[in-house]
Amino acid sequence: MATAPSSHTPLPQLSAPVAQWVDSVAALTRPDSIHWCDGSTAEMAALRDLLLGRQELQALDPATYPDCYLARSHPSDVARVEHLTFICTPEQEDAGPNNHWMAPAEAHAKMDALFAGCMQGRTLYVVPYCMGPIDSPYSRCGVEITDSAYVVLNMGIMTRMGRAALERIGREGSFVRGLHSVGELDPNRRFIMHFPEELSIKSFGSGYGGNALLGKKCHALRIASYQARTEGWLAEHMLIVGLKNPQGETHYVACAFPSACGKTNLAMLIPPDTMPGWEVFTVGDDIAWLHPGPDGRLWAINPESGYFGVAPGTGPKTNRNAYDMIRKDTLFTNVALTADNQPWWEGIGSGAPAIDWLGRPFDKANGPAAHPNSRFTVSAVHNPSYTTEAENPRGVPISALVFGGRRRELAPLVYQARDWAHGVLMGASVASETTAAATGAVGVVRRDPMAMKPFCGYNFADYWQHWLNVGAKLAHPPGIFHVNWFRQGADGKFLWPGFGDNLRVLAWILDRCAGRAQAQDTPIGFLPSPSDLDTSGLDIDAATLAEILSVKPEAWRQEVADIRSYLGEYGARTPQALLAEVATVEQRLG
Ligand code: OXD
Ligand code: MN
Repeated sequence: MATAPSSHTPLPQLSAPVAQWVDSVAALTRPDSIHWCDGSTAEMAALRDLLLGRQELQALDPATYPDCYLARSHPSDVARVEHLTFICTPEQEDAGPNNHWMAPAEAHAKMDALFAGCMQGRTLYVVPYCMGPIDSPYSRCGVEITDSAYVVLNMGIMTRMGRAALERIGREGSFVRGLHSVGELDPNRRFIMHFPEELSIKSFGSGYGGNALLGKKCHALRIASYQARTEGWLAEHMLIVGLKNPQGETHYVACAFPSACGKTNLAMLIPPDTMPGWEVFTVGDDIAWLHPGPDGRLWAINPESGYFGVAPGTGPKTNRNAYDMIRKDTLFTNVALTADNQPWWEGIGSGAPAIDWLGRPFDKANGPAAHPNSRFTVSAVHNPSYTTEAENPRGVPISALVFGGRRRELAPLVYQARDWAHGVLMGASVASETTAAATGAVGVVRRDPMAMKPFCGYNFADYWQHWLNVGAKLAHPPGIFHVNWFRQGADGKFLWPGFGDNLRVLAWILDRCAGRAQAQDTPIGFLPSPSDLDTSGLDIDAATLAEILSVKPEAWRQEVADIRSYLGEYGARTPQALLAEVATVEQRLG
């Protein structure tokens, strides 16, 4: 019988396949030294000191921000690069129109040429990690090889990183291989390649989070979505939040919104004063792995153990929990600084910038002080609304799935799908204005099915079919809803207050799931009447509420025509069941 490895076993001996892979990568990249990460506190402190010594990290004011640090990225390397991100499957059709594609042999050749000798003069870090609680059957492990100590520090916060992960890999034998080098940070030599069939990733030329922390978007969404399809589960761009009502019942909701549309805020929401007795627990703010359970319900784990959140807009009024949680042990990237060395960003609500994100004296003529996609990396346990359910190996049962986008017009505040298949259409139809989380124009409406446009590791048509298949396995599927917090009036002002008041909408959603709330049956789904929502103490006039809870048939006929044409881009692979749902909505709209 195999015995559990002792904690004194040298790391490379815990997994021969990892050691062999490290040897082959070292032969290609030729580092000066190899460091196997054990994930210990002492190791993290030593890496921080190394970066402080190289002035790649700066300590912030220890009195107000103890153990907090600032990193500045290369100015050309501040966001995910969707145009340089590829899915490399043997058949282009399997990557689908939703992905950039390259043939695996060509992609390997291109990347290996970039990696050849790239770590000379550098240390190669071996970063074993586990996505999900270390003892959960739903978790999956990976190893990232990187030449960036900044990446190691971030992976140490965002994942269960180190010896325990490597021990699990040793027992299981399989792991996702992620090879990363910052290269020369040259945008012309920057690629993020995924090989889903090989469970591997190669990322070169960027040190930015989503491109470089390979456990996050690359593994936990692109590779995992592919793996999930073959194994019968779903890897989704969703927060997971627990809501305890005044009667003491807790329900969990998973919500998919595109990047920088408020997932972190919703995951840590603070109930408005007029809703006493409600409590909110954060399980995750970005990614959910959803499994059909033996009881016919859908169960969720958060594969991450920290938050890589957008700093701008985080303030005591918008997200008090996040604001408090990033006062210690936090790594900031590309924020501005006050004169007394505290971090600063637009929306923080106090202080003034003295130094901008590029390290220059602040001058408003140069634009925002903090980069709009500046970030904080912090452990989930520092969140005041953290729940130990995030460590539950079984996950949490999901009562409702919620899709949403950032749309000035059209989409009502909330509506409910008639059933699972209609819900899949609702998810497939998500559209949203683009944000600063990715390079490119901001504010352009694009289809972002299930908020997975940048993250689905295979053809969307097959993915929608997979969603339909998963639903068929659920005897007690969660209700599916769509929300839009971002409706604007003609004057450009938001019509719904958002933030904590979004709990009013979630409360209606949970009451619908429990069969307790009323709704009107409309062509696009079930909508609350204004009187069905708890608006006590809310400063919103009747006309505005009616406006955001209405369906305009003419505008919706155009929207549905647009959805039909979007689904048509996926040709014969688009599931017939989804097209049948489109036909039903068309018929209901008349
Ligand atoms: C993120 C993103 O960083 O979606 O979570 O870009
Ligand atoms: Mn995200």
